[in-house]
Amino acid sequence: MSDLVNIRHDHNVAVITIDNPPVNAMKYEVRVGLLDLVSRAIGDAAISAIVVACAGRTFVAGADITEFGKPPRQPTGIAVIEAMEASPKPVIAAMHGTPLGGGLELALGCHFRVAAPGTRLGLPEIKLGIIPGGGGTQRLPRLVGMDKAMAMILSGEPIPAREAFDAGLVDEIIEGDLAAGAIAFARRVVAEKRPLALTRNRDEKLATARDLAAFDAAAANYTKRARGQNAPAAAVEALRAALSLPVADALKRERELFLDLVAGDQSKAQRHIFFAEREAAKVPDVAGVKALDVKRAAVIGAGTMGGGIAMCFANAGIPVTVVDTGAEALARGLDVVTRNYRNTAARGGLAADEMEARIGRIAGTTDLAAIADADIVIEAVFEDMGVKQEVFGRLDRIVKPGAVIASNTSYLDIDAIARGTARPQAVVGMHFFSPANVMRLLEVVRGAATSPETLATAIAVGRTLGKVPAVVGVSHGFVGNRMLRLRSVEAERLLLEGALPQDVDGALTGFGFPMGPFAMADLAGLDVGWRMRKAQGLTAPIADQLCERGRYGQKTARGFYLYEPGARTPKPDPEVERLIVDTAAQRGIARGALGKDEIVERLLFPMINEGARILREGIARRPGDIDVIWVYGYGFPVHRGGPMHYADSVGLAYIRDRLTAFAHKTGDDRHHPSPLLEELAAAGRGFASLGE
Ligand code: T1G
Repeated sequence: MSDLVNIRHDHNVAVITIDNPPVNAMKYEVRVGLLDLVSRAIGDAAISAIVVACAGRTFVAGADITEFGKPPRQPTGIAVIEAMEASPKPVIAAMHGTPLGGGLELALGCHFRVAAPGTRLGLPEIKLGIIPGGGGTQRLPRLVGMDKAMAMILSGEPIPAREAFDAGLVDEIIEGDLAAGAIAFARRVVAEKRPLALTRNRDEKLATARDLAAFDAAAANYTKRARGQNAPAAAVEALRAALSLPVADALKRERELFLDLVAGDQSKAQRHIFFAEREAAKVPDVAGVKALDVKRAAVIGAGTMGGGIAMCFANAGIPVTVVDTGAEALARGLDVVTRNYRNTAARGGLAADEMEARIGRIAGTTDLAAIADADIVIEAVFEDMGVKQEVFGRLDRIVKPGAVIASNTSYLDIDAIARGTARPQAVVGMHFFSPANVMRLLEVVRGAATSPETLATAIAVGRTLGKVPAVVGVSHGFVGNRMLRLRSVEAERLLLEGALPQDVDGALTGFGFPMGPFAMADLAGLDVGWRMRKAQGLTAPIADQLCERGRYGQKTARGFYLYEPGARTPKPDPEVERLIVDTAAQRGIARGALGKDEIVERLLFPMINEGARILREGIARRPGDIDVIWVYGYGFPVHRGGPMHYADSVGLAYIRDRLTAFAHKTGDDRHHPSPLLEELAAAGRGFASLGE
């Protein structure tokens, strides 16, 4: 018996309720309790039907991820699901919140499924580097058809209740009291003697999908974007088995694929990111501190970042005012925002009424006084300290007391910016990533004077905007850009030593990044980096020369690569190769062959070393914070778990020795193994051991 599952009788209906906060994960004790009470209800003559429901904020949100990698304990989730499916009495799942993974699979094992209107149903296992392992790849397509099942399982994205109802996944949407509605539904099933169709035996939706060539073509659209992840191909194989094997064999194949993936490094890495993402916003002295209730927002600067940040607030339902000094710049900025929304709607990504509502939440003004009543103000003006301090000084005089004043600077000193005000405790860094309405990461920069309330508010706002907040300290470039700087320097160095842009980019995309440093620089605009380097007295041998020649990347159709007019596909340019060869010769650098692995090590190990310095300085609290920043802000492949997790998988002693060799080769002090890396390597420990 388990106290995480209870049962009550409503006349001839047994209501079994799981109560395992916060998300009713299907841990061992829940499985024991569930199997016990279902068996009892089946054996109870007074009972004609069984309703399975959950207390708290959600129906079962999956298997308990913390149990992965530990010895399996019986009963398994499959045993519980099969017991329900085999019940001679109707079993109805009453769902609310987010029935996900093993939770939805539990419901798929029931004979009927009802849901509250706001329910979001999905099989997100692929985001953990696994596939559904409780029959989801076999039962879901039998209910919703192969196309929808493939989309749900390969994307891992949930669908809303209405869509689930239309697809046949949910039998009824219950307005009002879910339990009462589910019991009434159960009674109707009994009264109407409705046949108990076992989902696993339903074939009507698969009969029309047995064209394996068409299946393979559709599946290829998903697997071609896998970038080295194993789970997508495994999911496709399991789904294909639903079309080609008897269900019992297909279920067996699904389980084999699942067990193989869950024991693999990729899933370990993705589970690390799952929990690190939830840890990254946790700051001991902010726990329990009440965040400000943000009803109105303002953004200073109508440029690319300002417009994207304003969209985040509008998307989250918060009215926002964009301020720009020039009416023309303001109009241009708001026009870009409107066009973005119209394009999304035109692609079917947004309903027309919701589009209008979001556009309607964004106002513009050239009068700073107009935002005096904002609860939070985010400054996104030109990256110049003088300009920032001037703006913060004016905001300090205008904005109401108690409001949060944040800077979107991507590297400047938040403490210096705060000194431009009389309320440094209300100042915080909120570093969005471009495009701000798309990128999920938010680096929340805690200044020396930032109050716990201000920090709690910045974190809460980040979550409300659908971002992954990661709290960091003040340092030049904070965490992400500070580490990126080392990778950029190394990328240029590799060009002089023998690589070409396509070699360096190819090595990193082969590693799993969506894009390499040079294609990324061309996309962002080489002039942006050039201006920043000049402002900081830094150089980049090749990029500087390209900029001097007016080659700013995609926007000029020439950068490190050539681009056909209007196209984004980078093409190698012999002129760039000549420039690299000549520059190396002028600097007396002998160029030679560089292998993919060496290129990857040269790009990643110095930034990992910098990550160790950042940890030692306390600019990042946990190695997992750095991993979350790189996965959500810089495209580090999630199935490698971020730079610090990856470093542990390679071994710190090996990285120390390679860095020592790099330092010898390049003479670059930053290559010398940092003290923390040295200590951990010498002790045979990894970064993960720091939390222990
Ligand atoms: N197992 C263990 N802990 C979990 C958990 C889970 N499945 N889901 C959430 N938590 C913890 C989380 O770490 C956090 O802890 C707290 O609950 C609140 O979560 C066989 C094998 C449900 C949408 O992938 O997507 O089933 O930080 O902060 O923002 O095929 O949690 O408070 O200590 O995220 O409201 C499939 C994972 C598993 C869903 C709620 N299921 N969870 O979001 O809260 S694999 C998933 C989520 C599987 C089967 C396979 C979200 C949520 P702490 P939170 P939230």
